[in-house]
Amino acid sequence: MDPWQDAMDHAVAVARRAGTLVRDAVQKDMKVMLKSSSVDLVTQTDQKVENLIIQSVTEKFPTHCFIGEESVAAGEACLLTDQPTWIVDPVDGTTNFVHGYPFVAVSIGFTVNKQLEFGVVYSCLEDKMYTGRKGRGSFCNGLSLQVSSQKDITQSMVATEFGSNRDPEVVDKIFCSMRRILCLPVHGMRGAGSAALNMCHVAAGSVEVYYETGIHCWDVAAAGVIVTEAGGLLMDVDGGPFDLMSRRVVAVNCQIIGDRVVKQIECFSPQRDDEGPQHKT
Ligand code: LIP
Repeated sequence: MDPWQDAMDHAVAVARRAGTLVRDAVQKDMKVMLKSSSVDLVTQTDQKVENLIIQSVTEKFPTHCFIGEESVAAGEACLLTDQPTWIVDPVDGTTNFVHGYPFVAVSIGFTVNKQLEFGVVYSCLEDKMYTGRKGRGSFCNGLSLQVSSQKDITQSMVATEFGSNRDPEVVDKIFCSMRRILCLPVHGMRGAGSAALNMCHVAAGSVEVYYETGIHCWDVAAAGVIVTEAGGLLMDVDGGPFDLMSRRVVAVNCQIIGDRVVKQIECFSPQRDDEGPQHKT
């Protein structure tokens, strides 16, 4: 008997409801607000969907904790404890949502004792429900997922993003890493505009690797389980162990390609998710 089956079923059901809300609002909800920079966007739909998820989960699991993108933006703590914790990105790919670019996901991860237990990523506009449960595999619309078997980086497709930091020094590092990777050479580079969906694409075998610095725990928690349960690995961009709060991720089909890619990445360290202003005393 799986102790978290009920919670996972609830996550799938609420992600579907949330996805309907997102789908109905796409290209209609144009009240765009800003967060950390003029390119870090948020809409009323992000807030509405997060409230819907938190309310629905709280009714069923009143003792569980939350880390939600919009709650943290509103000043709540982003602290991972041993308690059962739902890590929620109501709209992953908000910029896509605003522009009607078709990769937008509701992302719900779940941890116990700080370990990822399950992840649900619903690609609302494609109607694709990705799920991963520790020890039980990952699926898209019920079909089992498996990472690519490719071992040669020069035969691979690599996904990354530009993020929302436009500091020229950071942008130079991003381009430097991309240039090195492109010139290995690789078959191509892509970016869906949603960290969660880039990772689901690794799990599905359509790209071999996705890396990014600047993401948050709510962008990668759910998809992290989906990648590992599809046979992939999570690493830090320096090749070390993945740390959910570090804002750095490499999701890859195999160690050989992971090791090759991290050698090309210019590392930098944004402020950790668990070291935001609300954690300073
Ligand atoms: C976004 C990611 C995107 C990444 C941005 C941001 P949001 O999430 O999914 O891939 O490049 O840095 O984190 O803000 O749309 O939830």
